[in-house]
Amino acid sequence: IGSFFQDRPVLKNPFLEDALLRGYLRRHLPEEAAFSDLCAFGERVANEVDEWGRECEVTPPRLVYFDPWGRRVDHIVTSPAWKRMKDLSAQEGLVAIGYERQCGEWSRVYQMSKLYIFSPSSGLYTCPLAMTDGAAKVIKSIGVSWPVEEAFSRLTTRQPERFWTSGQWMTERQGGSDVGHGTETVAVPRTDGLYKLHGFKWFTSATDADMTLTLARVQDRMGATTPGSRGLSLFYAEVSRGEDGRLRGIEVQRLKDKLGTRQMPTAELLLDGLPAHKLSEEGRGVASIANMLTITRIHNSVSAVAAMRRVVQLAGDYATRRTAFGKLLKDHPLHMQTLARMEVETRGAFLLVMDVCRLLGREESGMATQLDTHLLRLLTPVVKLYTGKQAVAVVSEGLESFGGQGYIEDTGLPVLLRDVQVLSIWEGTTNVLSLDVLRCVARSSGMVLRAYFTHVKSLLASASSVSSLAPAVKAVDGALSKLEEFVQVAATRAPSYLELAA
Ligand code: MFK
Ligand code: FAD
Repeated sequence: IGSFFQDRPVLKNPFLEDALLRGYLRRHLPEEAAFSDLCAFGERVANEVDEWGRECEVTPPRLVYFDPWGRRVDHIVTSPAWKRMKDLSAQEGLVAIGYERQCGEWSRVYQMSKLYIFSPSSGLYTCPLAMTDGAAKVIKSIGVSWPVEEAFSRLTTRQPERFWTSGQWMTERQGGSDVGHGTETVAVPRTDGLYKLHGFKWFTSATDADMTLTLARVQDRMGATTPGSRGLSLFYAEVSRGEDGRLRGIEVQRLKDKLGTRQMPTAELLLDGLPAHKLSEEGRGVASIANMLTITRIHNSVSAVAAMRRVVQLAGDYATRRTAFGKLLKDHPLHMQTLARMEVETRGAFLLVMDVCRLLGREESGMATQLDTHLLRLLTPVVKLYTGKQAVAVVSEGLESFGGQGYIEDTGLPVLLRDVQVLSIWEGTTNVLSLDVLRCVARSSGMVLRAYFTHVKSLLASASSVSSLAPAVKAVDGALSKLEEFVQVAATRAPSYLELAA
């Protein structure tokens, strides 16, 4: 049988192992408390939480339609580890930190750093957290008053027994990208000011949520609705059960059988009179849910770079344990070149993502200049679409660096690849986000692109004071005039590019 057994790659404290993250935070985060919190959390992730994440993967959710006596119950059974993730998320303030603003304008960077450490070990619990954060943001931007004040306090609490997660039910059979034309769900007004929703939501993730935000068309007295995006309004609904034990106004049709994200339930839901409150003005549904899209797209980007970082960390560790052709992998220049390329991609992605988190924090704490606001609007879709693609390439390369073991299920490595494949699909596909970029360029008459140009110029100016960066600055500086030219042309042509794509 042989006596050799390969040592496995070991996950060490992902905060302490990440020199780039620590260096970035040391430069920017004023709070020592935040720093030690991240360090302690990193320890917990490596020694405790990572195993729960694995448990979520090997014990996927299942749907129980009926109780033993034949009554319809639609019970989504999740693993004990998935439930522990919910409590942990509240205790660790994974949503709360963004709203407590303990670190002022850097609070989002602090929160997202914590999620970045957590994400690859979270058993995809970062998905409900992203939507929960997005829902809290929408409620806050609309105004935290009845009926959503209680919901807001539950979404942002640190008390596990009060903590709620939210869903984001947008996609229907006809359209996930084009929800404006694809949404058939109608909202029938009741005499008490509430509405009843009737329709079919085709993808609803982390469906064990306590509440949701969703889109529907308000019916007038004749039963007519307004077509297109202008007919959509934003609704808030709680997911609850009646005295008979059945879900109020919801039937879970089935759980999706997915390539990845298997740790969490993604359901098809029949809304059959779901009681709901209208949150937006009539016809302002898409514009009102846009804040949620901004937040979830930033979470998506954090998850993408976190997956890259995790595979790079594990591959680096493995290179110190695996021998080939008489020496450790770390002593093979070609192997190390491959890992170095992955490292460079990961670093670039990290810095871009953190810059977007920084801009979000500035906007939310009232510190944003107009330039910051333009940059946030432009870079959110850009960073989401770019890192979604990068993550698939880097994680795929990462699996190869373990040789055959990278393909073996119970090493816990293949799940990394399965789970990044979705990052370019949900929350807006790559092409849909490209069009979003064009739209925001066109609608701002090119202002967002000019803001980007100004930003690049100021980054270059600050880099030029560092002597070791001088050759790189000189090289990029040469390309600056081309960038300016591109900005002018793209800003003018964006409307016609949009027409071409339509
Ligand atoms: C680990 C991380 C996990 C993350 C969570 C994952 C779980 C959830 C998974 C999901 O996938 S949830 C569903 C996500 N669905 C999408 O992302 C939809 C993708 N499609 C789009 O984004 C389309 O571009 C869009 C639906 C927005 C197009 O709709 P419209 O109505 O044709 O858009 P239009 O006319 O451009 O914009 C309507 C209004 O919204 C405008 O405001 P005004 O009326 O005031 O001018 C726009 O400015 C505003 N708007 C649209 N996109 C915006 C935006 N505002 C800010 N930011 C944006 N991105
Ligand atoms: P389509 O819109 O039909 O797109 C098909 C293709 O056409 C794509 O490649 C797209 O890029 C392209 N395309 C579409 N329009 C254009 C255009 N104008 N120009 C160029 N190309 C275009 N949705 C929710 O609402 N809530 C959830 O919780 C949720 N969870 C999900 C979980 C998983 C695991 C997955 C896979 C999806 C989930 N979704 C959820 C749905 C997801 O948001 C949609 O699948 C996504 O937005 C794409 O919509 P679609 O599937 O209708 O594809």
